[in-house]
Amino acid sequence: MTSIPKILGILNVTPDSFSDGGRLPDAAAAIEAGIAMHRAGAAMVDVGGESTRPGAAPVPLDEERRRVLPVIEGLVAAGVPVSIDTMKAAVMRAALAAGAAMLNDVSALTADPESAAVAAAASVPVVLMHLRGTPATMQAHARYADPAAEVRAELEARIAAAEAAGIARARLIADPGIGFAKGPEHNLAILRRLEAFQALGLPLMLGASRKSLIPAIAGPAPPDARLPGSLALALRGAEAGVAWLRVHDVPETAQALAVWAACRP
Ligand code: HH2
Repeated sequence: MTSIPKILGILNVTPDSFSDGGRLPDAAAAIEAGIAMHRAGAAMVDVGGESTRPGAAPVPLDEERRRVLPVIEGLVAAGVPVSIDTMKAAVMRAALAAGAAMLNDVSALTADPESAAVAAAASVPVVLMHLRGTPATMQAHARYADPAAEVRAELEARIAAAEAAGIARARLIADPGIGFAKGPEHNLAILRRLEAFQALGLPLMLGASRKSLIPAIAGPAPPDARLPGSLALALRGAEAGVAWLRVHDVPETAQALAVWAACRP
């Protein structure tokens, strides 16, 4: 029987994230929000200090560190497992030193030439997400003949590169990168064939929460009105056997997963 996916709660300490940017005024509020997510069922909380939405401006290293480190320290002190969502090796290094228990890199260790070495020297799980180009340029690369097959092949190449850099396969998690270098039709093609990504032989992560795929399918809705679509996508991920769901709405997703799991044949 497929197991229940673990929840990775999204904690963006950014002024400009697409759905929750600017919501948390300071580190104390962010820590409180992360603790609440953990209590509500998030196995881990994903702290990010740089928005990756299409066209987002890069954040200088010092500023990104300044945003995420106090939050990671506070959550770790409170016993909350933390993942760091960054493309910068120096932020990974500082987050690991502060007690981060997972690395989540939307560039799959390609954005910073030192990231693979930092990940190799660590002992924590590493999420390799599919994207083409950079968040600033990625939508220009959204051209596919067979999105699911191409994304899977490109993830395979990133997995091989990570292993070649000395990161044990047992530490890797693969993520198709919904919304990254993909239009709505590409995202849908991937979601319809999500089971095929199991052939990668790694635990999978799905991050579809509140993404623009939802209004593209179901009609206009601002990010904070996309909970129903987000839950539908979470259950699609659960059905396909993903190991992790990266979500904004933790208690709601935990409830949906519990009910889904109890009703499975
Ligand atoms: N999506 C976002 C950021 N990080 N990491 C993984 N592994 N998978 C994802 O799908 C993913 C991710 C984008 O969402 P969000 O953090 O809500 O927004 P922003 O990047 O604007 O902060």
